[in-house]
Amino acid sequence: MGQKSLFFRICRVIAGKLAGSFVALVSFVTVTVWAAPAAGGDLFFDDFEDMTANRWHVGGDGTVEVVAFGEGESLQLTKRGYALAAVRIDGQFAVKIEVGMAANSLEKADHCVAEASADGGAEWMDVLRLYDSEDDGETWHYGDAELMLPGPMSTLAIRLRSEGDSNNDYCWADDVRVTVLDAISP
Ligand SMILES: [Ca+2]
Ligand SMILES: [Ca+2]
Ligand SMILES: [Ca+2]
Repeated sequence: MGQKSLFFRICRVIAGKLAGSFVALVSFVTVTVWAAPAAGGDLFFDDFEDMTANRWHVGGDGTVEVVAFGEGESLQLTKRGYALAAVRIDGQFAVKIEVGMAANSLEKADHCVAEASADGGAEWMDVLRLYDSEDDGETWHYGDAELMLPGPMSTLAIRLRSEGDSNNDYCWADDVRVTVLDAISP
């Protein structure tokens, strides 16, 4: 893999639409820069088995923490908590984002959302969205989405969030993976 092995923190402003209200998230995001990743390779993977969310910036009106849930550790988000990760990629790539989520106690407009942005958060695409009735507190649901990163230097942002209204709206996320579908040399 062509990882440059350098981790650094950048300050950036990610603006996103969150349930109709425009919010600006000023965040310090830990970013990995990848140079010329190979097709089929992982650009990002987190199964939270290290019991940390240290690759994510977490915030929002709710709790976000790694907990034992399901087969192992997962990221639990409540109410309106979110977790944001970013990967910077040198080149033009089609990527696939995959995630698993489970939910408990969703009602009406509550959702669990995994989404991705190729343009710094101006537009978000759903990778997975769970609704009331998909919230038995144990069943995992899986989603994926494909995005084109335009290059020459693109930032892929991944956001997990609980779009609920009370402390007992639970979302869990696990096995967040980004793979390169097609590498287009700059
Ligand atoms: Ca896990
Ligand atoms: Ca429900
Ligand atoms: Ca609720």
